[in-house]
Amino acid sequence: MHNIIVFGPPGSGKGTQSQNIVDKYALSHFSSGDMLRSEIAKGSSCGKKVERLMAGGNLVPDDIVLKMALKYAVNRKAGNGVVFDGFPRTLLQAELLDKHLARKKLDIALVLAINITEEEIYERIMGRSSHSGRPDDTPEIIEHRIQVYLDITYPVIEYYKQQNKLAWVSGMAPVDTVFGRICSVIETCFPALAGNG
Ligand code: B4P
Repeated sequence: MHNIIVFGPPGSGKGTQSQNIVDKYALSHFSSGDMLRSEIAKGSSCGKKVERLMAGGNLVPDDIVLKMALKYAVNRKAGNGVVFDGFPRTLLQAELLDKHLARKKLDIALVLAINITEEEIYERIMGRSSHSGRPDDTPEIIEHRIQVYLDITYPVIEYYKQQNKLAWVSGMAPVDTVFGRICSVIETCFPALAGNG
């Protein structure tokens, strides 16, 4: 079971690279951002609650994200493992994810932290803004999302560093190059996956 977290600032390519990892290594994909956006699209009561928060670039409260994430984990059929994309984003989310996995005798095996510069974050998200339809893809909200990342999400790095699970990957290159870097880390950690793809 290869449970991997893909971590990084907004626009660092978490969603892009998580999909590549899932396709190559036949893992399941859990994106908290996609999950929340689909609740908004469904018009559920939960979606209505989170819509304004996300549009403003704020984190959704832990209780909502955890309820949905752990429900996903419970309902998911057994497989080779899960790529957690953009989750956890707070220390509480990380601790409760660990507890939940431990109850099932599972754990997080690797945390891939993608690093990009602030200029690149703006460039990529503004590039996406013309077609993403996302209200949080504006310069003002990007600035706020970066601040939220630095204040609340970045400290989660220390939690995984202490567990010796952290690997930094530079995201400052084209998608395929970054993915090549990610594959080298994954295949060093899990040699059994080296034959895939
Ligand atoms: P997310 O959906 O996770 O979105 P993101 O951080 O903006 O994007 P990501 O890093 O996945 O970037 P992408 O691959 O798309 O979160 C959105 C919001 O949801 C949060 O602000 C928060 O409100 C809420 N939320 C989500 N999870 C939560 C949680 N656990 N707790 C609380 N709240 C939560 O890439 C961006 C762009 O760059 C794309 O256009 C892509 O094509 C391009 N790109 C990617 N890699 C590239 C490369 N190497 N070179 C050039 N372009 C590249």
